[in-house]
Amino acid sequence: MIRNVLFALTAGISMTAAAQEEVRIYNWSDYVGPDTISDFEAQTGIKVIYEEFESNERLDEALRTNEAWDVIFPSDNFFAGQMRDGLLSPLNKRKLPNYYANLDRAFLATMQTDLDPGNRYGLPYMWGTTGIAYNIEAVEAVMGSGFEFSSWTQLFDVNVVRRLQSCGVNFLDSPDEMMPLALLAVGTSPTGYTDAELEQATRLVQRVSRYVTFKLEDFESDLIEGNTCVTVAWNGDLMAALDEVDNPADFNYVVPEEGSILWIDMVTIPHNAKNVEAAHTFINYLLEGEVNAKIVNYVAYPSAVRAATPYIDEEIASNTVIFPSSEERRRLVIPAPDTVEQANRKLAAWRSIRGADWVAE
Ligand code: N2P
Repeated sequence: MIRNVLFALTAGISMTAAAQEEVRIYNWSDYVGPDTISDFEAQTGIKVIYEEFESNERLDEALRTNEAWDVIFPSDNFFAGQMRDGLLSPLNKRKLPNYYANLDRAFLATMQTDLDPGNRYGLPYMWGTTGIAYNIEAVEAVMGSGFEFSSWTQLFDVNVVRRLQSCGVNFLDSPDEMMPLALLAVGTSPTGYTDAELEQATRLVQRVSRYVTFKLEDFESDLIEGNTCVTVAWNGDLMAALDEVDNPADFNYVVPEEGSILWIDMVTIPHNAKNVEAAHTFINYLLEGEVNAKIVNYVAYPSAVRAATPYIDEEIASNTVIFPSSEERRRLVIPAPDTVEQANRKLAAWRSIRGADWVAE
């Protein structure tokens, strides 16, 4: 009898505790493996509330309007602004044993110089590039055989885009994604541009805007399914989608000759996180070699977790779109974070192109 009462009491207590323990994760869409979240829940008993966003602007707005998340994944430049504005919590490294054991020191060193000395506020999650993806045959059918995309200026050329409108051209619907590319097309750098150069870049996007769609979600499936023939793309999302089709060689992904952005998506804890303990447990879990490799193999982006290397599939590890060659790496820049004024100007530029009521996905 006593035993039964005790059992009921303990069961009651642990059930209450289990019901309370949850962690709220806000991540880019399609950015974990199929079992990443369920495996974490099974291992830890922590319930995951998992939601997805499509752009840095959306995540930034969530943070600034005080939505409560425990773990978020801003790109390096937005991360820097959020850190500057006191919107992030410092990491407790004692709760992240895998930080010391499993991360790639060389990768961290690059970031420490530029971004977050000592990785106090965030860790790199995955990194990638932004390029032009297109259906070779569909584009040649319009532009003539032998036509190739090799420059951002082609993608912002009215004469090219107006013609390709017949098979569909898509731009990513985010100033953070598109304005650096337009800055490259006007011959300047996405880092250290002048106001006049930003205006020039804005006019470039403006002129072609009526011939293109602006979508972040499904840009890769739209291309594969033939809804578009050209799209601005992130390398990994495209490669993951091409892995599912019979005809991957029909498509091309280029980092144009002017170069492009190397972005690093960080993992970090917001200042208003409710479950900081579970946030650390989750981040530490992402840094496990095998857990991380399963994500890399599925999302087709490189991470900074060295311990994942032995478990990366050969076809991912040898893919030079996913792991750019050193020649291509030299053409990639990690833009310095915008000042508050620059970020506001970029947003205003985007609203002048997309309409005053534009909202981030
Ligand atoms: C996730 C892609 C995130 C890349 N599917 C943008 N930084």
